[in-house]
Amino acid sequence: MKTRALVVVDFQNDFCPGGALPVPEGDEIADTLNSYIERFTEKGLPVFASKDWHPAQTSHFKEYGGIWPPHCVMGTKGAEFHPALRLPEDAIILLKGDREDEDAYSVFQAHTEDGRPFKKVLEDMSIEHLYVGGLATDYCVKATVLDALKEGFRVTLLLDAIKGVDVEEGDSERAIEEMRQNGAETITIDGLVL
Ligand code: VGL
Ligand code: ZN
Repeated sequence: MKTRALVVVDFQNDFCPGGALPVPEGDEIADTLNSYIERFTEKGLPVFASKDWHPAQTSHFKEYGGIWPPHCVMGTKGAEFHPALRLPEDAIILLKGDREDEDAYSVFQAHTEDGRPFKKVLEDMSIEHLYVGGLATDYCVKATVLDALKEGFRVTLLLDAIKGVDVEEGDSERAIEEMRQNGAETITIDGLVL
C-alpha cells in the first residue's frame, strides 16, 4: 500500500486576518483543515505542518530587497500556528525560509526542527502521495504542489482547505489551473477516501 500524508501549509497567525500578511478569509479554512487532520489521524497517516519561519532581516522582506512586509519572524506570535488549528501530538513540524537569502515558498525547501529535509523524511517514511491544503494557494501551496509533482509524488490538492492572496485578481484560480495542468488531482472533503 502506498503511503499517504497530509501537508498543512503555513496556517499561521500572520497569514490570517489580523496578521502581518493576511490572506483574506484565511482563517475560514480552519474547520475543514481540522476535518482532514482528523481523518488522517484516525487512519494513522502522518500529518505534516509547515511554518514560514523567517529571520528579522531577510531578502524576502521589502526592506531588504524582497516584496513582502515582515511576517512570520521566527519566535514571534505571528509565526505561531493559528490557534484554531488542531494538530495531533505527533504532527511533524517543518520550518522554511530561515536563511537570510531565500524566499522558500515551497515546503520542499523546509526541514524538520532537527534539520532533516522534507524530501528525506518523505523517503524515509515511504510516502508517495501528498494531500496539500493551507495558505496561500497562489504562493506556498502552489510552489509546494508543483515541486512535489516534479519530484514524482502523486498530489491531491484540497480545494476546500486552501485560500489565496490574489495580489492580482484571479491569481488563485490560475494557480489551481497550473497545478491541475501539471498533474495535481483535486478533491473536497466529501471526496476523501483513505
Ligand atoms: C507565503 C508570501 C510570503 C505563503 C510566504 O506561505 O504563501 N506567501 N511568504
Ligand atoms: Zn514568507
